[in-house]
Amino acid sequence: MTDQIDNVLHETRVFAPSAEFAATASLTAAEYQTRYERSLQDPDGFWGEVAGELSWMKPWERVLDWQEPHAQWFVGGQTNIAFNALDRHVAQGLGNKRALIWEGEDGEVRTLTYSELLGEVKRSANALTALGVVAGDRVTLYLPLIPEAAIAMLACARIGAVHSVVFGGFSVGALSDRINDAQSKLLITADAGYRRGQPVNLKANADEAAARTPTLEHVLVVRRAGTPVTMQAGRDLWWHEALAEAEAEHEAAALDAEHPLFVLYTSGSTGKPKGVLHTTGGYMVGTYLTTKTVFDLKPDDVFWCTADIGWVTGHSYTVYGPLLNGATVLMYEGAPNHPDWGRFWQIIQKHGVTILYTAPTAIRAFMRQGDAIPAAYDLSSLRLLGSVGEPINPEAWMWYRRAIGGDRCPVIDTWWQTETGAIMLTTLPGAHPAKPGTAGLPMYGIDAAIVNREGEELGPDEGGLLVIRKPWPSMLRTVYGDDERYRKAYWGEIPHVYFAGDGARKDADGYITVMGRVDDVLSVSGHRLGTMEIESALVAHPSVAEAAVVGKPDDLKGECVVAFVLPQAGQTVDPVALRAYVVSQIGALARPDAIYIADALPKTRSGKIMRRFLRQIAAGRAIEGDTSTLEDPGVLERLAATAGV
Ligand code: 6R9
Repeated sequence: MTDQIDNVLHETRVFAPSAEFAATASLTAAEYQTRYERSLQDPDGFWGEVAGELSWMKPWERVLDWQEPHAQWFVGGQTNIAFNALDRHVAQGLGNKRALIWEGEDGEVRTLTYSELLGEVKRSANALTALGVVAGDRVTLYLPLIPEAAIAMLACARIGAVHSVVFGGFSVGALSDRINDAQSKLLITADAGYRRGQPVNLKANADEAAARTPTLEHVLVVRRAGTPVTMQAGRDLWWHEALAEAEAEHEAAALDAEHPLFVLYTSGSTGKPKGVLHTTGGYMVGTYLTTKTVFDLKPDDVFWCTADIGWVTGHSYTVYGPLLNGATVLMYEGAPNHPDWGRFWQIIQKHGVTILYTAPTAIRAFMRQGDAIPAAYDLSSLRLLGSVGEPINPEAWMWYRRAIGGDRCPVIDTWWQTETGAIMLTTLPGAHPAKPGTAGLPMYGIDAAIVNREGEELGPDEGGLLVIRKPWPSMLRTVYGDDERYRKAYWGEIPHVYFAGDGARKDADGYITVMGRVDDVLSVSGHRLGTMEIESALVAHPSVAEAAVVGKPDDLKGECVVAFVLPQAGQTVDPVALRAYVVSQIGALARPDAIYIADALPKTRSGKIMRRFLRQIAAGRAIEGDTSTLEDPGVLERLAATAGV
């Protein structure tokens, strides 16, 4: 068997930046090219200059120390990411600028200026210190998407405590596993958070988890919902009381560039979650530079990344990246369909959001509800749209551009991972033409290539494995407590390169299209097919809102294609017509042998389709593996019933 993945989807639409956008853009394509080449040829010079735009308490001695697979960046330097995100701007006169606009699910709005946010972070840092938290200690956060989530992250960073954010929707088991793996001393939670109008009792979960996590000494509780909670004397404290007692002044700790900043758990496809470890200096430089460059940030932007802080996207582009750039961040606590599917558009209209950064899963869900909903709102403040988290199907891309962006806003498709810390592949909105479904070009310093298992580079349009051949500042440093796993999973698969686990191809313009996880590739009659292309062909049919395809063992073909499809609202799917349509779009090879109509797909809480469960259902097997990160575990039973298992 070869490692190559067949390229079956032929998408030819290209969208150049509008003259209007390009006129104010900070870079041209030629300037990008010059900078990109320099970043690879002279990484020390390049990254030294970028890092020099930020404040350091002690300058670094060496930009990079690379002992494969371990990198140290800005060696010998000392800095503080919270200082750079807050104090630096206040010192430069931005104290009265809005740092955070928060909207609760119930419509409550809170605004914090840079001075106010800094004040909160300083008090919180003192409160953590008073609880005995010192640099290097781990602190787990289990919070709704409220300002205190960002405040707590920044307070940890300010004193050098390592935060581990666990998504507020995770179960007791997922929470206690992560606390135990990180050996956290402190848990910060809330009484409850809101989801579709209902309070979700986080403190009750925290109590159960605390009973199983011997390293926890204290639980700090933010009052969000006012719901009744049981406070255990000696262990539990109210956040507002701890802050009220804390000193207002605090000096940010000078931390080594390689001081650990956070651990964030990603669900490996099997086995226990991996604690991805990021450190201070490199992550700071990477998120700072990518936010500024990729979003072509302007001083008046209102930047809305819709990701929860439980995901890396929330870490890098709700909290650190925008704040490092002195931007105004919008944060929304609740569900996109509460009270109805117009909520996002209402928020954009109300707060004058200029940049929207969201996920294909959300875009497809909005698309399913039809154009009339966004059309009822004034979205003219928007100037740029971003996508992240999964390959975006060309039809969803087109819809995003038209129905949300008014055919005016560029759309960028940014590929990156928890492990990469910051955006790796994208087009620059004012400089590069965009191609629907294709992420685009490498960011500065990113030496991306498409190779086979032996590490040999493939030619244009040949599908293979996406790898990064050089270290970059915001890369993960290790898997927390399991360096062997780090070596094996990322640097041990293909010799001397970082393997991302994704399949991709590069076109003659150097644009990279991500074709899906390599673990999900189908092998049909000797051809390897990525999931993205078949799914995109299905979604291009007017009756289909969403689709997931998997392989099912087949005596003749090795594997055959099984598709699970979600109908567009108010439409019915005709499997015969749909099958013919896929064949007409991408060829007989990709013809689905079975099409199951579904009411939902199994997804992680961050919206990624978990195809391994669909493979089990398609093969008629019992569900195996960790289902704790599924958004709605009930969906598996319903799908199994549909598929006649
Ligand atoms: C940031 C984030 C990483 C995986 C990644 C890939 C998929 C993310 C993508 C994309 C195609 C994009 N992915 N962005 N695939 N195009 N623009 O999502 O991190 O949760 O760690 O997931 O998500 O498969 O390997 P994370």
